[in-house]
Amino acid sequence: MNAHSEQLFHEAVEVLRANDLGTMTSAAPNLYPHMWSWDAAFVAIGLARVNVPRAIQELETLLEAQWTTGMIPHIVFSDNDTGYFPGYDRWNTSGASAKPDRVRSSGICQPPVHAIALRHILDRGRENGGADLRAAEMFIEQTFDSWLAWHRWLATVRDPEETGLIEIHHGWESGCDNSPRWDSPYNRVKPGMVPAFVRRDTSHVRDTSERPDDGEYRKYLWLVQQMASVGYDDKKVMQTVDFRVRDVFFSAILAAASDVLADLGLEIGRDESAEELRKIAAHFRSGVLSTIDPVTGLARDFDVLAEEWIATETIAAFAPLISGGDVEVLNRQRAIIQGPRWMGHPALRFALPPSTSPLSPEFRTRTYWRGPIWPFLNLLFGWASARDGQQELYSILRTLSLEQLGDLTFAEYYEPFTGEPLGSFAQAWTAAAALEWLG
Ligand code: 9YW
Repeated sequence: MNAHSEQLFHEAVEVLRANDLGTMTSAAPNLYPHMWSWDAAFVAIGLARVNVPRAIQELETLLEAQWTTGMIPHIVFSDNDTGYFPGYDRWNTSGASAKPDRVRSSGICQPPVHAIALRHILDRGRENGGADLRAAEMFIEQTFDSWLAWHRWLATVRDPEETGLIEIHHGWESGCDNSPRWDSPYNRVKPGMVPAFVRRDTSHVRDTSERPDDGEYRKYLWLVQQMASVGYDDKKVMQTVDFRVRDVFFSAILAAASDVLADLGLEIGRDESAEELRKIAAHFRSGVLSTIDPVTGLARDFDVLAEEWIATETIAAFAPLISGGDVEVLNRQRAIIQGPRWMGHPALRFALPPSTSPLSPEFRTRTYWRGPIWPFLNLLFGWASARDGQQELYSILRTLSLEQLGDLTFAEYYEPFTGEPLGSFAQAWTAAAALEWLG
């Protein structure tokens, strides 16, 4: 490691240490003082580079919050109730029969990247040997059924018509909150009475236009209220909620992670479950491919209530690169993502994929999921590239990510043209991405 890399390594470790609340890592020190589900998986990947038992603990904490249905909730609340809105109380999950009593969580989920983190933990355990290896193996054996239940719940409850696509009920479930992907479904949400609220996120960023506006937040809260009104019962939520969308990127992650979990299952002698997971992977992989617009080559989401495709030029359009499969489709997608509408756009400070194409009319340079570059996503695309033997794309993503992260702010997202760090600094999954890229 050269001096720059060493400094990046030490500062990234320090960010994770400073965000460590004991048995969970806060997603960010001020803006997000709780545990987020998919953040926790990336954090575990980073932690596994420096402390395998602590990485295991992160996922253990998340699993303790798993609902009896199998759902893993998107936020596990720490004791710091004042730091974030909407806090635990606003979710009203205490009446949800599937939520274990002692758990303080939200009532929705996020993309299932966790099995990928498990794989990393086992690989690091194998590299280190000794106690780390034993702990990693034991953890996988002890928790395999819980992860399986999570994948099963998604594959069945969230895809009742067996489309090979996962239905989400809130933009927050996608993890890409205000992405242009959700503009048309949100346009049709007409919020009823929503009790007054005071947001916290806007006081943690320098420029409030980077964040969703209050009108958007009213809709976000309305959907939460709708789900709470039926006690977060899976069937009733589907009949009640005003936002029902098949999320192609979420589905791609389920496909990829199910293959990884199947591999882990085989390694611990769970052949039957592995076969079940392979089927889930194959089903959702073909679901993702079925969304591709033949003209643009981009994957699309589907609005269930409006019965229409949602075609936007966002990073989710490259879902097939995550789920893998069809060589021709993937080659075309790789050409597009490296072309002038994406990584090849001449004005980019770092030639990394922005969350929305700079040439899309919806593109905003500084606004959250509408343009900025999110470092954890580049790690996910890098992982998928390595899996598919795409060393060149992997190296490009790694080299440029390390350059971007060399500013040592560990920002939540970056302005694509200037490289300015935006959102929260010292964001846990950004630090974790740095550690994993460093290797
Ligand atoms: C919010 C924690 C979370 C991520 C999401 C991201 C943002 C939280 O932060 O959502 O309050 O809007 O969109 O993907 O998990 O980092």
